[in-house]
Amino acid sequence: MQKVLTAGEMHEVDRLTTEKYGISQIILMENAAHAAARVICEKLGGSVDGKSILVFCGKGNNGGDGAALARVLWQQGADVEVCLSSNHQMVVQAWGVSTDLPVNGDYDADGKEDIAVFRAANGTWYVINSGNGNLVSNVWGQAGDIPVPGDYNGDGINDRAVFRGGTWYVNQCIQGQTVRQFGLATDKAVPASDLP
Ligand SMILES: [Ca+2]
Ligand SMILES: [Ca+2]
Repeated sequence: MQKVLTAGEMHEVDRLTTEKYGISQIILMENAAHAAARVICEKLGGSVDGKSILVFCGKGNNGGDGAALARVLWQQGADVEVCLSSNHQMVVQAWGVSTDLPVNGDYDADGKEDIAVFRAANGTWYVINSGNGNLVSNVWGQAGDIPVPGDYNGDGINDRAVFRGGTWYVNQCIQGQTVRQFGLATDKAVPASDLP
């Protein structure tokens, strides 16, 4: 592999892009993820649908790039597994079955991503809380729903939410449940985190 920039030079480029041009780190990550996904699609014949892809994520913003890339590839139909590492040690966690959908997010508000899956067959969310390692399961949704988790009320806690034929059903942890019609039955749900 040929290095174009050193790690220090790359860090400086990121810093200048944010400070001088006002492009946030999260947008940089999203742009990097979508650009990498386009290249991967091209390399795999134009589509990742049905392909098995393993993403290794290190620490820092590069790890964030990898996590965002995994989400983009999954939304394009790939069967994605993610290995996380913060100290150059690979972490592999088995959680869920092959038909589950990954719905990772921070469900216990400790600032760390939690491993989580949504099982459409029984409408259940299975989460490993990163704070205490507890395994939590909640029923929210039903077969055929599309999981669209995110922090809809800005309290720092990822909310369990599903999109069902033009209606969003959001379980906002503390403030209760919100049901809002938005879109048509034929629309595809896209959480805010996926918008450029
Ligand atoms: Ca967490
Ligand atoms: Ca929330």
